[in-house]
Amino acid sequence: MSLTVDDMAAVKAFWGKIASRADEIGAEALARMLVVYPQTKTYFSHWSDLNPGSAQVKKHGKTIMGAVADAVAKIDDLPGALNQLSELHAYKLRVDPSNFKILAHNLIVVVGMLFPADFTPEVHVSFDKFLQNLAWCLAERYR
Ligand code: HNI
Repeated sequence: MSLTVDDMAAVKAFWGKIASRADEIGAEALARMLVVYPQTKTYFSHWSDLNPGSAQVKKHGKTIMGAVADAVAKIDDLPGALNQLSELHAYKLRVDPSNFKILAHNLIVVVGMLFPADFTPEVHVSFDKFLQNLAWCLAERYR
């Protein structure tokens, strides 16, 4: 489902409220993905510590959110914004794209937890659509 002009505005406005805590959001969402969906741990078996709060989880949470921030900035052209990352995940990292939806789900849970007042149902819809589109674009280079 494509993003409407109103969705894009809602995502940008919400991002404006949460961006200063992006690193924390990323670390918490990544940590939860690894705990709650342990099949995702296989991709990070080269790390020494996959536990919540580990330096590697924190660092990679920040890395992920850097890409999400870039996608928010380029929300008019998500396929273009995510083209390189899609290629990396498809050909080098070989991440099964079903996992993108799992991380998206964890990001939704965490922003709902950390920003209960701002995460209204209307914002929830638009942010969910944005993450689903992001996940779809990340999977684009698999075919
Ligand atoms: Ni993902 C590396 C962004 C989902 C497994 N990932 C990256 C990098 C970015 C990134 C940015 C660093 C790229 C570089 O080095 O140039 N990943 C994202 C985003 C999402 C996502 C925006 C979805 C919202 N990645 C996932 C998922 C998995 C995943 C769901 C597996 C379950 N990613 C990886 C792995 C690496 C990675 C593995 C390499 C990590 C490392 O440090 O070795």
